[in-house]
Amino acid sequence: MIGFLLLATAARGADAPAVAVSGGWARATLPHQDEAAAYLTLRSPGGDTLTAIDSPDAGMVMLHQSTQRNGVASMQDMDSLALPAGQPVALAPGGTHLMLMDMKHGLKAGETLRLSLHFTKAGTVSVAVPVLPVGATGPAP
Ligand SMILES: [Cu+2]
Repeated sequence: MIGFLLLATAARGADAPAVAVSGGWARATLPHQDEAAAYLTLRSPGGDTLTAIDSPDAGMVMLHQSTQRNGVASMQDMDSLALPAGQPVALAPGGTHLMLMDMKHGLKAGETLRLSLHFTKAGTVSVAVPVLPVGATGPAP
C-alpha cells in the first residue's frame, strides 16, 4: 500500500512523463493578417490530454479542426486533444491545427514562434517552432 501511494505521488510530480514535441512549424503571415496557424506532432508515452495553449506572440491560441462538408471548408473549435499512449498525434494542414488569434506582430519566415502547451499530466511544455514561408505545407523532409 505504501508503495502504491509513493507511485501515485510521483506520477503527478516532476517525474510525470513528458510529452515529446517534434516537427513543429508555423506559417508566415501576410501583411495586416492577425491570425496564424501552427502545426506540430505530439507523443505521450503514457497518454495525456492537451487542454490549452498560449503564446507570448498571440492574444489567444485555439485548437481547431478543419473539416470539409459538401466542398465547403470550415473550422471548428476543440476543447482538448487526447493523446493515446505511445501514439504520435500529428497536427497538419487540412486537419487539427493551432490557431493563433490577435497576433501581436506578424510572423516572417526564418523567425521562431513561441508556444506553451498545457497537458493534464505532463504540465506545461514550452517550445519554439520555425516560421516557414506563406506557401509552405510543412518542414522539408
Ligand atoms: Cu483554424
